[in-house]
Amino acid sequence: MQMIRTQVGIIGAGPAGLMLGHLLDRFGIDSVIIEDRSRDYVIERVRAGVLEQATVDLMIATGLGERIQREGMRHEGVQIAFGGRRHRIDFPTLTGGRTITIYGQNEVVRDLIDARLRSGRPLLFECSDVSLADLAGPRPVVRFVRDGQPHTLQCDFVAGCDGSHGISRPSIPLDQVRTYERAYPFAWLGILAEAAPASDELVYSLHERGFALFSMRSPQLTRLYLQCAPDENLDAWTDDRIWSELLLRLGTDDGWRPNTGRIVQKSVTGMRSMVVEPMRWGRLFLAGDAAHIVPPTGAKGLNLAIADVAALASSLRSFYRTENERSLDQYSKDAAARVWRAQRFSWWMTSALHRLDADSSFDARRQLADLEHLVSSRAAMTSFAESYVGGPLAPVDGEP
Ligand code: RFL
Ligand code: PHB
Repeated sequence: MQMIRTQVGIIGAGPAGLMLGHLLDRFGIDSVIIEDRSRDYVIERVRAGVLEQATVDLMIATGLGERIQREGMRHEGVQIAFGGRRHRIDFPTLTGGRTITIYGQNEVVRDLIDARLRSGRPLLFECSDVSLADLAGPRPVVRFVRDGQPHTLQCDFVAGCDGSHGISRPSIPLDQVRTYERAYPFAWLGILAEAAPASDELVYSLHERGFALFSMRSPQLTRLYLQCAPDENLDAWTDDRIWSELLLRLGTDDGWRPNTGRIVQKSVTGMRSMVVEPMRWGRLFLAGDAAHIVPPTGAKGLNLAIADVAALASSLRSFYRTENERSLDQYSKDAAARVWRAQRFSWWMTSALHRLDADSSFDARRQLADLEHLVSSRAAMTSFAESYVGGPLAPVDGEP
């Protein structure tokens, strides 16, 4: 049995766990990151693409700016398509200069792993049988097996950053937290295609056959999604069928349509909303998808994960400086307030842009009126733009 001692045990090497480790390192706080998958698996997972201004600012301010400033695609607006027309929402004019950046989640993860390796602090991949104990007391423990050997990690705190299927959330007794949930009766079929993006900006489209989204990853790669059934069988979707559905739902009367190309990745993602409160039990803190899930329509999940750990790192730094627990108590309240703002926006975007089988002709017309209002009222566009580009994060600069 190997015994390790650290200040903060971090479960999960997704964006939340890796960014938390990175920020703590800058504050001179020791951590060990424990991940059950391999390094290649973690890097190659295709997921988010839209980074809020504050996420990008944080990366740059903490020494992770080199590649994102070179390769990230800065966008000053998004387009909303319905009734055969595209309407643009301009971010800088509506938000005092804020923008978003397209940079794949796997690139963020790659940059964070590189930074972790440079820091020399432990990042342990392929750990199995991870479990948590003594969370209510002052010395929580993480147990896991690596290379066939049992390990025990003794910590001051544990950060559960292990996503929606991790072990951290289920380690909290059911009567200590409240879970709020909502499932949606549809999913997204997503593809990555070797095709130059046909627009400089994302296009969110509501079509009578359902939602579709045009996005991108690089000047050579287009990322596209279309609304499908939650139990959709991917085998029933040939490449030709995917393209004809995407072109139908995204094409507009001015002749615009996405470029087509070889499909290099396909997947179906379910849609749900979930929040656990409080995001702390004893010495366990939850952050990122371990504490909340948003439907991807608002592009908020990764950004919320980063916002959580910026707040958590700042709370832990205050605790180690002052030995006062007040900052730790504040973490869940502040994080949950942001989470609920993002839940509201993600729910609204999802409802505004997806069709339900049960929708009546009234529902369909009301949905168009909602979008018409969005693109014709400066107040509505301002509210949308503020939510989409996101707010500021907890301060993480200054001397440790
Ligand atoms: P992650 O990324 O799921 O990482 C959790 C990590 O924990 C590991 N793990 C364990 N490790 C040790 N022991 C255990 N028992 C463990 N169990 C699990 C996992 O292997 C994993 O490495 O959670 P994190 O860090 O909270 O990050 C959250 C984001 O990944 C997620 O919110 C976003 O991907 C959501 N999302 C989007 N977010 C955005 O901000 N903008 C977007 O444009 C956007 N688009 C998307 C998305 C998610 C999507 N899918 C596939 C769900 C588009 C899609 C299609
Ligand atoms: C993506 O590029 O993967 C993407 C963009 C916007 C979203 C969700 C996902 O709302």
